[in-house]
Amino acid sequence: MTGQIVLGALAPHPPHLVYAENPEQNEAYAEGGWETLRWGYQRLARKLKTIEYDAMVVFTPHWQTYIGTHFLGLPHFKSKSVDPVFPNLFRFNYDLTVDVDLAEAMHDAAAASGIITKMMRNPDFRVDYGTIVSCHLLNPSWDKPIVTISSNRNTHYYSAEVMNEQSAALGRACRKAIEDSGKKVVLVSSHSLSHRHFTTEAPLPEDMSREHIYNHSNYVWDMKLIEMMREGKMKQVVDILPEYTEQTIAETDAGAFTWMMSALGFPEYPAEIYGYQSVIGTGNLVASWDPNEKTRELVL
Ligand code: 2X7
Ligand code: FE2
Repeated sequence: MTGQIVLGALAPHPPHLVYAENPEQNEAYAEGGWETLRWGYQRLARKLKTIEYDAMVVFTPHWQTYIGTHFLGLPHFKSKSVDPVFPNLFRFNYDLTVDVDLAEAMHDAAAASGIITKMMRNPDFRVDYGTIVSCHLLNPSWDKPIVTISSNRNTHYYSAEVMNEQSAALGRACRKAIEDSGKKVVLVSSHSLSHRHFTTEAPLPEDMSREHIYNHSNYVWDMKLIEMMREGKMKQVVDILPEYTEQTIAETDAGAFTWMMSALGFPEYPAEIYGYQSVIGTGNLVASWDPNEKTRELVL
């Protein structure tokens, strides 16, 4: 049977969100915070429980590779992930499984289309916090294998336009690999939207009286993008991403969003919007694209 992408999720990864949930894997303790995003994530996680899928494929900005795109390539990774900027919030003991067959299939399809690729086979490799935060919040039971795809830093080495082209090509290759695999796959684009953040932290990080968007311009840009997502204009969104990325220092610089939209065939149907909130000044949206008309919902 032909494989398929059963859902695409925009899943932001500020470590604050896991910190605020107090899962047993994390060493820090919080009094809550960022509920608008966390409740949105909880609703999306409930939807995911109703969808049949074999693996979650996550593209993360925090595994940065300068020569090519890399894929996790061992069946099991177990260690502690510490956020380098927020070690006070995130020291997470992870124990995860990888769908290596699917990772290799995507690696091979990308290589066949001319993209430089590599499998990560180092057993001591530390999985980045972007992968862990997004996967934990979408599936706290960790009962599905994942694949992580690295962010090849085209935006910084070349330009945001080159990144858009390269990650769209990667999306097409991954889609083909998924179809040929016969598997049902959830795609995860792990990042914030606007991404200027404050350089000092409140004494109590979860003090919500201190949380707000960095500036109005970033807010207006984020809202424009969300409006276009609601209208199903995903090709147009991807076309303006280089400008958006530059104006708001957006985390779309990593290529994840273009990759996911390209793999989904640039949806013309409305996105499901689950919540928008700032985290230390950055703009964050939880959203999904459900190709199945029968289960697609108007959430917010
Ligand atoms: O990686 C992040 C992020 N993208 C946004 C906000 C705060 C921390 O980490
Ligand atoms: Fe990030």
